[in-house]
Amino acid sequence: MTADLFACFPEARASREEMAEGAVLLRGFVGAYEAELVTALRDIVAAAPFRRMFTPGGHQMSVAMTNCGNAGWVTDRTGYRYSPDDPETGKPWPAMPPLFRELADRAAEHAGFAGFAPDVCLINRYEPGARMSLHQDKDELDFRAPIVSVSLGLPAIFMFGGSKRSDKPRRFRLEHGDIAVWGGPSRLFFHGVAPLADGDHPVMGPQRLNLTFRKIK
Ligand code: MD3
Ligand code: FE
Repeated sequence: MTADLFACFPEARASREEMAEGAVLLRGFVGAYEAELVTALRDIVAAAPFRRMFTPGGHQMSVAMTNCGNAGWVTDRTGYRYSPDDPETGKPWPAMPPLFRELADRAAEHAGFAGFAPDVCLINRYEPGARMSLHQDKDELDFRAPIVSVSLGLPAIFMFGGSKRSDKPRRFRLEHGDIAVWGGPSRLFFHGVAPLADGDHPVMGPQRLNLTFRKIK
């Protein structure tokens, strides 16, 4: 009975922790979505494989990325942007599975952002040692929409700063199945991920995946 309840209402299981105004951590919110989420991810990665892109400064990122949805985040020597096509194939990114949309919408609503309609899902892959330096996400047009992030696989230390690069980051451990919603004032806060520690996750293997759902238009 309780298993059925959690399958239908991940809200019933998840805890809710406010990290900053508008930033809400829902530990375990993925719940019963896990199996279908992982299956759908396999199909996306088969059509649009992970790749380590180059920054405009000429550095190759340690995090490998792919996307699904109406557009995808890309970077190369010319800059950062959202592109409707995968530059590797020239074809549109794989469509966002309805299940992804549903999970992101439910998490956003639970965090107080009803009516979230993401059009992009950026998928990051961290292998041990991979990291993401402190940055802001500001390539989107409408900062009233939150970003929803889903963590899968090995745990990571998330660095959560403030509105200024010099604000001292606080650390949060993000684990398999956790969802975080970043909206309101925290939407433009600096953030990053510390180098991933070695490990082997029972479901995901020796890696961490992070899905970020974004409304870019
Ligand atoms: C806080 N990804 O893809 S997700 C990114 O774990 C990114 O892969 C990290 O930062 C990752 O841009 C962090 C959590 C996250 C995403 C967007 C945010 C936190 C955020 C935007 C504003 C504030
Ligand atoms: Fe970011």
